[in-house]
Amino acid sequence: MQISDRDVLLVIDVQNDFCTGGALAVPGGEKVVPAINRIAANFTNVVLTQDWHPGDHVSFAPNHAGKQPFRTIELDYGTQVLWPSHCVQGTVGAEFHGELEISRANLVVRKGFRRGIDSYSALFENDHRTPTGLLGYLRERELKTVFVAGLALDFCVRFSAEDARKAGFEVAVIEDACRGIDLDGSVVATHRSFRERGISIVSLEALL
Ligand code: VGL
Ligand code: ZN
Repeated sequence: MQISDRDVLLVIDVQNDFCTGGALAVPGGEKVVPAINRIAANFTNVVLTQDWHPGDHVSFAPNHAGKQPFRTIELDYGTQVLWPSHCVQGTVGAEFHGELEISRANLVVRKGFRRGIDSYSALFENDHRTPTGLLGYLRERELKTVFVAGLALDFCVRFSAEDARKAGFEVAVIEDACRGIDLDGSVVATHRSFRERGISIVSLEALL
């Protein structure tokens, strides 16, 4: 597959807290790093996202008395999973994985920095209304196809891919450059959603 200057590689949340030993470790999370470094070398346009929460963030279970991680609560924008505290602004856990070649990036988008609202998607926060600014960037740069890789397949990768597709971009998720959390069937639901929305799944091999 030929990669063009109208394509962008969107690398989601490859941060220490989502890798082995991190506060919200995704199984095998760090395995995406060599894969992403290899494909990123072929792209002119590379955008990274960084989950970037204040310590008192609404998505953190310890901020809700008596609530356990991985349970849900209802907020005014809908159902919110409560996570262990993770990717706190300025901490080592919030830093990109040490072997990720971040110098390839043209743009780093931070998300989830508002105390009262989580942001899985790189384009819109979890109220599906508050923009991160990335959509404006993609449009102004006249990018057409968004290739998505990173963590976690069934949360931030999924929501980013869906929002990019809804906004009219061609979207391809690079499956072997992603890893999932898999909470209550969320990986199966992600694959179903990608099929229904016309989001393609491609292999790393196809992009090398
Ligand atoms: C993520 C849960 C909470 C992700 C971020 O990057 O998929 N998941 N914050
Ligand atoms: Zn988060």
